[in-house]
Amino acid sequence: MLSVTPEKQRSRFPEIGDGSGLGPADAFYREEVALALRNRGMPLEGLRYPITPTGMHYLLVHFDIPYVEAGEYSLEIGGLVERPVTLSLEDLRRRPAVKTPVTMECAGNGRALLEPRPISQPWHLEAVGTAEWTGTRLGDLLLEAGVKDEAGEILFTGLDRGVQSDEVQEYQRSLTLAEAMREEVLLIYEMNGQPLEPQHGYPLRLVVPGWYGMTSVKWLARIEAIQGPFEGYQMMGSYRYSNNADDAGEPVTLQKVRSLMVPPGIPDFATRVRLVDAGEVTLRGRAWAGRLEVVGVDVSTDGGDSWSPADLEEPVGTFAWRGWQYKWHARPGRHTLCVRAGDNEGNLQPFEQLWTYLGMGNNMVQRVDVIVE
Ligand SMILES: Nc1nc2c(c(=O)[nH]1)N[C@H]1C(S)=C(S)[C@@H](COP(=O)(O)O)O[C@H]1N2
Ligand SMILES: [Mo]
Repeated sequence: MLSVTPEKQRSRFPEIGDGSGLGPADAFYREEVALALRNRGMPLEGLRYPITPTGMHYLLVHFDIPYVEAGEYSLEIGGLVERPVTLSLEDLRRRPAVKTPVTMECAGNGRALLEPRPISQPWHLEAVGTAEWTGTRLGDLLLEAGVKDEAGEILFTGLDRGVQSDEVQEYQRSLTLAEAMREEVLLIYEMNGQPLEPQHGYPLRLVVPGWYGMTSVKWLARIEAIQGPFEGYQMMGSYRYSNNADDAGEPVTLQKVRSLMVPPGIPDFATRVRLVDAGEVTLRGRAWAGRLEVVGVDVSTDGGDSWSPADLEEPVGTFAWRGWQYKWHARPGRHTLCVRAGDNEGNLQPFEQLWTYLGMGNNMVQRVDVIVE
């Protein structure tokens, strides 16, 4: 049963706008701008790098970035386990290490393009990045701790606390035991070969490849085996595909297929409309599908009326994006460029927006307006 009542869901951002949770199409509230200033996106020209430089990787922090003194950190693994354990960062670093590239994306990516617009972190399309993460397998630690038969879930708690929907909370998310045991699920202490930066979860975070970013809990304080299902705010009150304030909806889980392009040419400072030289232009970008595979990328140079296949590069990793390119003969005039990807289960990015009340998983095709001269 829901532990977050519809009442609480309704008042998600009662203090912003008219209280409906929705904002006007072309104006953003001051609070949303403040969120956007704290939570940067990856500039789309960053799609050129197979591994996103750390300072260009997107960032999302619900509350404050906790301050952790080096040397004073420890991780607790407990709850329904035979052998609870407390581990220092050094203990974790001494364990077998795995280094792997993972494309992480916020479930709210594409939210600010929706009409009507859900009020929250106002992502356009830049809430994505691919880092090389180094850490150790969670599953092995859980095996050593001996998860008891009655445990159905693993609960992850961050060091950060705050208020959301009138509820004082720690940032907490759970995974089913089966998901937590998957071999790609890692406890991470390095990003791109360096200790995690404070904003990305120093000293230790979870990374769950294939899932939207909210699952990859940062600043891990403790990991507990619980009976479950865990019904905290970040599971029941947010990260739901709901149709309105009273609809609990389905949980947001795995990443959906998406492709993006590096906007070609040069931008207009204010509008970001692109100016492109006439002639042959190579359009480039990257596409990903979480746990699935990208099997095709199509480009349209006429606003989605007609589509042609792009050339694909090898994926950067099993859970990381793959590059694509497409040669376009650009003729003078105004054009709308679009890109869409499809995965190996037959899912194709929709041309129309995927509207949900919290603006989750809107993987509609990107549109880039260009003027060719
Ligand atoms: N403890 C904690 N973990 C968290 C968050 C948070 O606010 N607190 N934000 C989540 C969300 S919504 C996303 S999209 C990713 C973003 O990870 P990044 O900032 O390293 O890109 O972290 C997730 N882990
Ligand atoms: Mo997110």
